[in-house]
Amino acid sequence: MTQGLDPTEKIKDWKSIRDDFPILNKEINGHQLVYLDNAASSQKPQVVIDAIRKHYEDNNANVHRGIHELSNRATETYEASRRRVAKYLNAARPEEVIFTRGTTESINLVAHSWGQSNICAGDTILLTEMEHHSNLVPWQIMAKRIGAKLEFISVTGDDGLLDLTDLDEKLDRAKILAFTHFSNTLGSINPVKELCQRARKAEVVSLVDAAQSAGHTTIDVQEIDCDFLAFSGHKICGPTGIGVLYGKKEQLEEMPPYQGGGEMISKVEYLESTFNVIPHKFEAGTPNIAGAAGLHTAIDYIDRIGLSAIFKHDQHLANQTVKRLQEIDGIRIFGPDNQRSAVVSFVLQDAHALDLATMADQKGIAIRAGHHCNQPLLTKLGVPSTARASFNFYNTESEVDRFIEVIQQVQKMFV
Ligand code: 7TS
Repeated sequence: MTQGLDPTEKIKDWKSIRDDFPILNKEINGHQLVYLDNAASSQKPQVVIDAIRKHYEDNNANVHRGIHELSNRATETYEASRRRVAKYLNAARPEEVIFTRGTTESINLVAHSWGQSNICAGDTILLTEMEHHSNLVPWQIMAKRIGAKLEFISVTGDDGLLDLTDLDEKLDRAKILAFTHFSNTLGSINPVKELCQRARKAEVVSLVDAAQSAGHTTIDVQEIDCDFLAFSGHKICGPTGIGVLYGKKEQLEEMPPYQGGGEMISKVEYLESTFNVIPHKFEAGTPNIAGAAGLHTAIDYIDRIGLSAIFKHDQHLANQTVKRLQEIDGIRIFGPDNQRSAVVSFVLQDAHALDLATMADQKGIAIRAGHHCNQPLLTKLGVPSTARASFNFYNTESEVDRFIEVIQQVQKMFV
């Protein structure tokens, strides 16, 4: 067990890590669970579950308003989590960390608030063809309301790379570049620092969707020099319902509030109000305090394992999976040959992706089949859906073996 470890001590024994996750020892459909749907959501270690319970058992009250002890404790829990996230991302200051419900809400916040005050009719919003619907639909809604245009950096094809040949011309026309760091469907790892730096040079604001990267590689927002970055707690071993928007202080201070209500004001009169300072200006209403406690513990936990070790482990399992799948006749694998993240998407000739996922489920193996909220991308690639295995640090080589066995069985049935 990892509880009680020195925070600087790194975990080396991958197998013992599994004991930290109660769900991984469960049986599903009569088989030991093999959880390969980590791109959708990660599992939770006992320490995170305990942190949430402890908050409700010992410290529960509302934040920023009481003078009583429990309210002070709740406020300290919440603000300590903010400081921890700031450290995790290497943000210059905790006020640059806004708590949201997740990546989706973080991007909506920027599209509405920053968009409303910075995008005019005729302006261009630059995205890539591999964006999750969460980093596409908010911009579509905003563009339609304002009369702005969307433009896209192309994906080269099945290899899932971005075609950057005409990036500078596209940046010349753009107000904001919003792109995913790691693709949730292709497993591509986009050159985040290069993209943000080229955007900055062109005086274009950058937003990084780090939903798939935040728990899988080190993120340093000062080094990347992005204006905004979003991620979800539940994908990094934290609870659902809490996520983060990082924003540069200069941007956040200029932006109007996203939602109105308690906490986000400094003075209210019947006809108008003045607003609180950042980050509170963007956190209307009672926040997810227990979620913040869980996220804090999740980040401590992940940092103890070490993000560079996690990244290597992910790549090892993903590469091993690709290699084994390539030996199966009729397989088409999406994503780059080199530098793949923890995601492997594929189709098997004649077998529907849903059949693959259903057969896998009958053996206790959780994978995802569908469009993965990447409908336009899959349309471009000419497939309605893919099967997707996505890994985390608690997955093992023998789980890859069990997964491959199922695909081999399906292949015999269909091809
Ligand atoms: N951006 C990316 C790149 C994602 O992969 C996801 C969720 C989101 C945004 C939205 O995150 P949320 O926490 O706000 O929902 N991706 C997936 C997936 O691949 N399968 O299920 C959810």
